[in-house]
Amino acid sequence: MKYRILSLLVVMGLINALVGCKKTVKTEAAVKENYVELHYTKQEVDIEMRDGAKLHTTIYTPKDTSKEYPILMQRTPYSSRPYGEGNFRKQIGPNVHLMKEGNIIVYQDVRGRWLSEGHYENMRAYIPNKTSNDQVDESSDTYDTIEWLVNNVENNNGKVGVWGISYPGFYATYATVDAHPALKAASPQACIGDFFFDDFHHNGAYLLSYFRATSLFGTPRPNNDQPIDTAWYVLPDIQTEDQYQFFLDNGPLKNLNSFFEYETVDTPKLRPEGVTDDFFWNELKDHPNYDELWQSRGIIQHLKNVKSHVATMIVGGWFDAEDLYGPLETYKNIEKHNKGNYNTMVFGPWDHGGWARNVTRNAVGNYYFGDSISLFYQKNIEAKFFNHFLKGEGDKNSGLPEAYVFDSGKKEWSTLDAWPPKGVVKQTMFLSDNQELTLEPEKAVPLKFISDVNKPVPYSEDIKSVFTPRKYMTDDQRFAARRSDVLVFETEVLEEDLTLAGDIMAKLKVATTGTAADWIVKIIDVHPSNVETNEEMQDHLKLANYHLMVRSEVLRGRFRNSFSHPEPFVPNQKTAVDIKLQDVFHTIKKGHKLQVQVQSTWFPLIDLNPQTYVDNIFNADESDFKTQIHTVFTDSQIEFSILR
Ligand code: PG9
Repeated sequence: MKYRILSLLVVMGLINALVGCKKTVKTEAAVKENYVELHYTKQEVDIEMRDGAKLHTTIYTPKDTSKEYPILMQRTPYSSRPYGEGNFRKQIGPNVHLMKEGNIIVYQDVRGRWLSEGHYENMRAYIPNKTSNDQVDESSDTYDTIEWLVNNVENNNGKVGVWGISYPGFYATYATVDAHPALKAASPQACIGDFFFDDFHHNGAYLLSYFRATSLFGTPRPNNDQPIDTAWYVLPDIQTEDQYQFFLDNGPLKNLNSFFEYETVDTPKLRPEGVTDDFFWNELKDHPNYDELWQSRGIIQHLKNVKSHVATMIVGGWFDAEDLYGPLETYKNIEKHNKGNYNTMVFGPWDHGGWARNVTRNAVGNYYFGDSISLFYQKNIEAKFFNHFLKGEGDKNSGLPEAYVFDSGKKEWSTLDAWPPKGVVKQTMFLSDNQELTLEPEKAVPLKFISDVNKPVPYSEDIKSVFTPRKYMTDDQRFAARRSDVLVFETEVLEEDLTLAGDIMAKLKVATTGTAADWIVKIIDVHPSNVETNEEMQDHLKLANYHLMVRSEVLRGRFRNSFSHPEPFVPNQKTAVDIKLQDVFHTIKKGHKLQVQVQSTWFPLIDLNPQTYVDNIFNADESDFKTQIHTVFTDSQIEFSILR
């Protein structure tokens, strides 16, 4: 059977993995298993929204009623469970310090998820200038929820904060739009900004590695009276760890449709009234371009009028494979459009949600960055932010900087008064035909490689069947550098530190014998051959000559001029393809080398481009997939943001 019906517990495990709750270790952040039950009471209420839908809300209130507390809320599609009398979370709130200090902590199932009524919509579109109570979205649901909480929860001090990681981070961003006056602090973290640039797509390429996660947001809940403890989600079980071979053997994307047909979905599920196309897979495959469906659901566009009573702290991880566009664009757009607001950012050497983990050793995949970086953040940054704006603690401006950013090369924090940092200059480097990165342009020479659809470049050396891809973000890229279909360009050994701080723009000049191609650029910190391998690296990995991937990005070539209006390549015609790589803060240290890799497949992180133009790759046939010869010209250039 293609599906393994997953019990709630297994789904919980997946979701925990999603937001990164790893095994905790004995640290000051460790608490007794039943801390919450000993120090908090729990109530569950169904709060009525303006259109009558009731949203299931769990409220944890400190047992110490001698003082008032602010409300800290997370709205989530991942469930506000555990449900029922006497069932408590092991830890509540953004971090253990805020839990121990005492706050009213609220979790809410968003509309249409778990025990909340209504119909779920992925990244529900915001409705501006609402004129009636049946016009509802996540902004109005948050407003109505806060209104009810501040007027009905005992011992609250009238101030509300919201926080969330990933999808909950999206709802935290949404709370700042038409915000309730009691909302004083919002911390969207790894917050989804737009599903065409976060998670499921990168610049038009579909994240095939998200295949299993696809049904998490598309399988509609059974009808309302379905007891929640029965199976709801079905995750496609590809029955192998070897995702590379599975998807290569599977062939065109349309061969995956069978995983998402109601006839094969054997959950006790009724399609909600009036809902016809509710598998997220259908939305993905029927909307390959950045059309109204995706555009209407992006939240970044609605951050032009965030009220100044809402302080915002946007948090992200430099090595977050899932949501990097979202937090960076959320911070930058609030900063750009709301000049007087308190708006700050915190970016550290973390993967998705790494900052929330109670771990002393901070590493991403194979690469170790240091000890207690996330614990430092929780105590000295996150707790300070909420305590200042919700309890009035700390000096007049929270004492936190505009940008609390970790240099992943130097492995140290910096506190800056702007991001990107003031003093950043653009430094262009050119690809040369002897595989160098040079500061001076050279004669344009064509560098050719065979892009073989039967042997695409793997995105990692140890590809497993993941829920979402993560560890590859810091993988050693030597395996790729040694392939003939990966072009490699690198500097000499650096004689002084080179600090990359901000975005990177790859301005490629390319050609193909075909009419379609993807272009992938990777920025790599090549470690010296004599560097001592620290004890933190896994045994089989030596740091000597480690090719640390610092940043990577793909652009599906059809979208080079517009994400909404794709166009084919003209065979063998030299064509400009510009790829923006998300911000980094990384010093390539003296003795290291800066390397750039360029390739055209990245499998199965992203789906395979047929390399012949078809209107919709989700409908491509086997015969459309053709090996081509691609060319990168050496008047291609990479524009770095350098902090002198
Ligand atoms: N943004 C993450 C995600 C969304 C959808 C599917 C899989 C992952 C997250 O919410 O963790």
